[in-house]
Amino acid sequence: MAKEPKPIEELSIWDDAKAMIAKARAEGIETVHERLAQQTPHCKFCELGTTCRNCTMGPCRISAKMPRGVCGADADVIVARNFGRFIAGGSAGHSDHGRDLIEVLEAIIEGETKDYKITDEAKLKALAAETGIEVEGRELKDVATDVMENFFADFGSRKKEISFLSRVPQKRKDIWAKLGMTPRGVDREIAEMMHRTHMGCDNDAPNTMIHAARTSLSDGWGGSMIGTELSDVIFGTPTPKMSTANLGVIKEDKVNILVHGHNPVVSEMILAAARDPELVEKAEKLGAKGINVAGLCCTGNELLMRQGIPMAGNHLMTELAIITGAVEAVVVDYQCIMPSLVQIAGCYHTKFIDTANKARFSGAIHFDIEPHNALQQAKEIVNLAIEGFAERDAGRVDIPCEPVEIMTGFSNEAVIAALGGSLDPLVQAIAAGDIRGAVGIVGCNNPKIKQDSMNVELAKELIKKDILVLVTGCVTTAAGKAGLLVPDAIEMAGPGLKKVCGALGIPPVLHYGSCVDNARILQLCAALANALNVDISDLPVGASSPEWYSEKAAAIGLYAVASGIYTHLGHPPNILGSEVVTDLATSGLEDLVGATFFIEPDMVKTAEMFDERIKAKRKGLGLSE
Ligand code: SF4
Ligand code: MSK
Repeated sequence: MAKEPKPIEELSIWDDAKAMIAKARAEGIETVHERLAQQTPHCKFCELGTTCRNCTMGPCRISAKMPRGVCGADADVIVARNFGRFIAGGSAGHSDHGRDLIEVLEAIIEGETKDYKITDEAKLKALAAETGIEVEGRELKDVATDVMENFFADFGSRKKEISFLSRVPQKRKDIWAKLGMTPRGVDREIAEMMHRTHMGCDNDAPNTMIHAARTSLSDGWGGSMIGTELSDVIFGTPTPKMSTANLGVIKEDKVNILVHGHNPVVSEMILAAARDPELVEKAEKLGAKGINVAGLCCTGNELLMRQGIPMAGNHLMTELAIITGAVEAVVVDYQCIMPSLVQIAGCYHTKFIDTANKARFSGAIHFDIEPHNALQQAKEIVNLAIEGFAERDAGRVDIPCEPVEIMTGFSNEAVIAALGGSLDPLVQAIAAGDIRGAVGIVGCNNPKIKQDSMNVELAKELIKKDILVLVTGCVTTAAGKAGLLVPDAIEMAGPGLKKVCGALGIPPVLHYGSCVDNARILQLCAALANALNVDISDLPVGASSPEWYSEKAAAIGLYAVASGIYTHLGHPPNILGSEVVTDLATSGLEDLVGATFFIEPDMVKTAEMFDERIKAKRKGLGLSE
């Protein structure tokens, strides 16, 4: 018998979500919540991380009665290997995204595309100078070519360290060198992780964990950072601007196109096509009041940061957005796109369109978007959406709320500009105790957790304590819907944060971008540490992913810890089957890298733990608590 999903009230804190879950149930449409109920209880071995499928002598499961797999691997080895591969998966996702941006830069340089261009020349030159490339007196194309070659080389095996280690404080680099944790090449660390976890290789759990950390660092300071920086070069570096969020951004009288996934390479082209006057005219002729592009998940964050395009929702809103019945097309690139969207789109007139050969969905309409054909393909997609408008069943349309305002666009460049050209005012505000510290709240939704309950509560608890919050990924929409991403949110903050943010006219919770943009937070931490001549682990900062679900979020958490940032997770990864691995993650890493994970489902307690940590770090820097 099918298991009952939880009552709607327990699934989300948002009215728009609850209304759409109710609509789905009334219309007999299955969502993630029904499927979670079907899958519960989950396999205990898998939850503990003590199952191994790495060879056909197995699969093996470890318990007190069966302490070793067929090959002799124990729980510690198996848990570490599984966690290492989990991290490799996440690092590969972010980094392959970064590589795609290098390939677009290459197409621009080679003249293979007119659809993309170098938008922020100053940033390209700054990146070149930072990574040791001569800029003075050279043609932009030559500089761009060297930047491209250098970043491609960051994926390979020929370097001793990746380029952006130029940003890392020396003390941190010394720690990595001593531990054998210095990231050399992105693909190299990922491939080595797969090699080490083959049967009969790295059978020492702590050693495997060190390499997992190295792999994640190649993501944070490599693939992700390249992805962020080249996105800024190609599409422009974000600046503060206002926009809106929640399902109310979907418009009843317009052709609605939702972009979903991660890479702005596709979504920027869809937006450009949707602004094409001929296509707008065609939409109007068919009775629409225009074409409305809105975002989901991280490609939504990319468009929001640079173009102010509204955000329809985060991870658990992706199915529900289609259930409004008012979406003509969902256009996806890759990552975090539930395959169920194809079936849900099929329950409406919605066209589900995939655009990347590496992320095809059975039942989708496929367009191969490449640099040379991007705009033309995007126009065809937008045209399909326009033609779908006539197929919409007005009787099934329900857009459940009005949008809320949000402020976005906080790149490091924008923050420095707002501070008058340097980080000094921020350093002074930290020294004075007006801003006692900063925590990045990042990551996802997970249907095991009431949607956004933890993401929002933690942000509110932290700002009360004068701790500045930076949000990325799916936490952005949560913070926005809770009214935390507008300057008026200073009313919810402590007195110091209220004073500083009030003077600058910014919210106490800053939107810092998409998942790859956590690299911006790493860069900010490194810049602050360098300004104070300390290590990142000496700073009063932290990171949290309360409702995480993905391999990528785990990689982000691990590169934060390995970079010296105390990091909270709302629930543990599947490592509890090994005391060695669990102890290392939650305490042992402190001695090695100066930071650990902590797992805590209660957000009031979590905020208190960050508060204690920040007090200790402030004391260490000779500052008042
Ligand atoms: Fe079992 Fe060892 Fe093979 Fe894993 S590698 S499936 S533990 S025999
Ligand atoms: S999209 S990784 S659900 S944040 Fe980046 Fe959101 Fe998490 Fe995907």
